[in-house]
Amino acid sequence: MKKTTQFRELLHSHELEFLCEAHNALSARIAEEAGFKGIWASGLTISAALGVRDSNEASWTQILEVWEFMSDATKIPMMVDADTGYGNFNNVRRLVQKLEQRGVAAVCIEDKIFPKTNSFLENGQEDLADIDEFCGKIRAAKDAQSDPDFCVIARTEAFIAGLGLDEAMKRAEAYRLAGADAILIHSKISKPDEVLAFKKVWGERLPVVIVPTKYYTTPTDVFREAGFSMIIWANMILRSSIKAMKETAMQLKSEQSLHNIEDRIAPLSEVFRLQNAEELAEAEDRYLPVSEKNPVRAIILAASRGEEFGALTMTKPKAMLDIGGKPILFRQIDTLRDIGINDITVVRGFGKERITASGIRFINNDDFASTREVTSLSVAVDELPASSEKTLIVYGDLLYKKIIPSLLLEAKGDFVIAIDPNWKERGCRDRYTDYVSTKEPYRKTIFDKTVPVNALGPDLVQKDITGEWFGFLAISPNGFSILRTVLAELKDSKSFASMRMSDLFRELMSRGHTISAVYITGHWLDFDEIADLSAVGTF
Ligand code: SPV
Ligand code: MG
Repeated sequence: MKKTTQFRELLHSHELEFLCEAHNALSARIAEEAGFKGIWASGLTISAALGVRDSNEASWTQILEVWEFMSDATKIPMMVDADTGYGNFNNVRRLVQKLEQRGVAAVCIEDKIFPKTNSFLENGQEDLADIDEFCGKIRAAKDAQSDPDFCVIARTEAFIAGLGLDEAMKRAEAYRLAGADAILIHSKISKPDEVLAFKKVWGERLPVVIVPTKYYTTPTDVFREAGFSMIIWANMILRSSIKAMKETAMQLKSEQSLHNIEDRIAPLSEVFRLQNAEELAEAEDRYLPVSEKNPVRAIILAASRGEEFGALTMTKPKAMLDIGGKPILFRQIDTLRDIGINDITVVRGFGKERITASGIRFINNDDFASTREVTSLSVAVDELPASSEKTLIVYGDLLYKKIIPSLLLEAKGDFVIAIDPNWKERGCRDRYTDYVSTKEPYRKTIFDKTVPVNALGPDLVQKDITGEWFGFLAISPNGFSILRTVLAELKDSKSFASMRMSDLFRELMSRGHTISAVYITGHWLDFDEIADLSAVGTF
């Protein structure tokens, strides 16, 4: 539905409706996410956010820019506070055209004299606009709009100027006859008496909008029962942010540290989310040539059948085993995509025709029956170009949480493997395990740090074991080119077909390259035997 139509429906709905103040695109989006159906683009708070007074100090085109950002950032309708309309009828006509061009749904103009003052200022303006002159502005605004649903709200400041109910009625009625779509009746006393008295005499002639900033203690139901159309919460978003900003600034100044701040403030990821960074990332995938964006990429090794699963892997590979309605491989792909990794290569072998998915690059290891993971990896490395970003390599029979690839991507080093220090907890089932011995055993305090690997493989003596490699590693662009060279050299050796990943790591170490490890406790599950399938529930 058009924003103008949405707004008109709000004005005429049988419910009491609410507009929330916003003063820039960010606060407008926050109001929208809070569930408001409409936004009040407040003159007071926009000018305050710009560091000037609510006295038409910012030019109307400067304010127009703010409205444009606010309108672009939201889908709900916005009523703008256009003060007195920035001039005479002629300026109002142009204003309305510009507002419509920017997707603004409604304008509110008030019967003060340019330059206006805020209604709550001591010693504010006392004279109001001439009624006929103001009616001319309303007629000009209505004639200027091209969308029939665009709304013009006439605001009378009769009570603010101390002119009483009769003057308020006289003005509102004249504005109605001039074509206004609603009346905003403003009051600065701490009781709702003026607006209630107005509404009682006014009846249902036009919808009535109120701004209970000063009579805030009145229960909202009083306004609901009196039949008001709309309440504007006029400045609370700016005022709450002023308080939060002051607190943080003072704490930063006195503590000279972020230590007690970081967890109290919105995380950076929330800033990115509110900016809709995700949409840009998606658009980049759609529009940028792959070579230019050079993204982080993943290679999933999914060539083996998994004989241990018997009948379950008769026709499909174990990466395609169904876990809670979705194959392991597809769950992995979802996890990788969740953290923005969309360049994914799957090496297929057994049952390759059973593995299909859109947006994935498939490479086949047709010798899967007589080879191991290193051969699968080398067919992928042969086909993939160099990259300026990291490459993740992961077994196809692994389920894991996002934290694992995220930590691996942050870790420094050409070859970084993820290892779990709780290798003993996996029990003494006699399955093949890649044990790892590192220079530093796991301690809570070395969380997040990479430690060099001393040795790796299934035959380490128990006292040297500091962790278990579970099939996940990250390699740097440099690591990728080293890998390409080493694999090319190894390819002709007799043992190549039977090489496991741990053999490759040992080969790299023997050539002087460093394998580093990141400790990760849990957050993963692999599928080596049928019993593993039952662990999924707890995972
Ligand atoms: C505004 O929010 O700018 C208003 C409402 O016009 S008031 O400040 O109450 O006048
Ligand atoms: Mg205002």
